[in-house]
Amino acid sequence: MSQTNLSIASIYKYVVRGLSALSFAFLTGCFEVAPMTTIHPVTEAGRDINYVYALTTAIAVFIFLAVAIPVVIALVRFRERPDDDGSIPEQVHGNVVLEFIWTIVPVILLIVIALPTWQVIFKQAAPASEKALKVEVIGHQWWWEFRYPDLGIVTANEIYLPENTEIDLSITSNDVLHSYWVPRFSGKVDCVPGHVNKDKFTTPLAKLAGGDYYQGQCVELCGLSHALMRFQAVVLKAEEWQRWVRAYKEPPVVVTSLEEQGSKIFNMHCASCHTINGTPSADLDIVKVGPNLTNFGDRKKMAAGIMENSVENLHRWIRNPGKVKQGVVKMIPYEEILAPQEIEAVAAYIRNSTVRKF
Ligand SMILES: [Cu+2]
Repeated sequence: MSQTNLSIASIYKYVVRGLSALSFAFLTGCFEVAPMTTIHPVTEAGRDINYVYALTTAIAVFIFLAVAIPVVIALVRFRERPDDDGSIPEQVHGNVVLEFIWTIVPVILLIVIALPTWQVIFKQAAPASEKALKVEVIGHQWWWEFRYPDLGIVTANEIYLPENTEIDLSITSNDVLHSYWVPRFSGKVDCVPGHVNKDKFTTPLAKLAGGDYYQGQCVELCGLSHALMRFQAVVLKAEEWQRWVRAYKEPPVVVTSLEEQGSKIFNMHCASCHTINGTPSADLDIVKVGPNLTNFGDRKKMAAGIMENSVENLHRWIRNPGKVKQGVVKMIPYEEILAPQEIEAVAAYIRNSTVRKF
C-alpha cells in the first residue's frame, strides 16, 4: 500500500515538475529557439498565417470544451446509483430552440474562421510589388538552388536575403516534386517541374553581424534522401548585403600552394558539374548538375544543410558522397580517382579560397 502511495506521489511530483517546466518555457519564450517553429514567425506573412492558425485552434478548443464539459457533468450527475428504481428518464424529441442553436453556432464559427482565412489567402496570392527582390528557387534531388536574375547571382543551399526587403519568390523543381518551406517566414510552397509557384514576404531586420539564420527544409517526400534536403535562409543587414553582392562576383583568393594545387584539380575534375565565379568553371557553356560553390567558404552548413561546413566533413563528402547521403547522389566517389593529398588540396581550395570577405 505504502509502495502505491509512493508511486502516486512520485508521479504527481513529476507531473507538477513537468508542467512547471512547460509553463516556464512558454513564459521565457524558450520555444522560440526551435528552428522549425511556426508559432514564432518573423515576417508579416508568417504572422498572418499564425493568426488564422491561432484563431482556428482557439475555436476548436472552445468546441471541445463546450462538448466535453457537459458530457462529463452528465456522466457524473446522472450515473447509475444503487437506489435507482430502474425507470428510464423522460424522453424528449425535437426542441426548436436547441436545434436552432446547434445549427447556427457552428455556421457562425465557420464564418469566423473562413473570413480571415480568405483574407490571408488572397493577400498572400497577390503579386509582389515591382521593387521586390526576385529570387528563383529550384528544388533538386537533394539540394536547393537559388538564382537572383537581376543580380546575376546563383548560389545553393543557403539563400541570402537583405533585411527589411520584400522578396518575390518563383519556385519550381528540376526533377520531382519538392516543397519549399522556411517555417518562420511563410507557408509551404510546392516545387513542381515545368511550373512556377509564387510566394512573397518581407524579411525582418537582421540582429546579428554575419546574418540571422533561419532553417528551411523540403516538405514533400521526394526520394530516399528527402529528409536530408535542408537549407538555411540568411538575412543580412543592409550594408552587409551590399558587400555580399559585390564580393560574390569576385574571383576566389588562392593563397597557399595547397589551394593552388586544389584550384587546378577543381578545374580538371569538378568544373563540369560545379561553378566557382571568376574561374574557368564559370565560362563553360553547359548546364551544371551540381550546386554552385562560389561562396562555399561562407556557408555554415554543407551537403544541403545536413552537416557543418568543416574540413573533415568536406573530406568525407569528396571521398564518397553516397556514404553521407543515401540514394542517387550524382557525384562520384573521388577516393577512387584522387589521392588523399589531392582530396585535401581540392577541399582546401573549395573552403578557403571561396570565403567572400563581405
Ligand atoms: Cu523532399
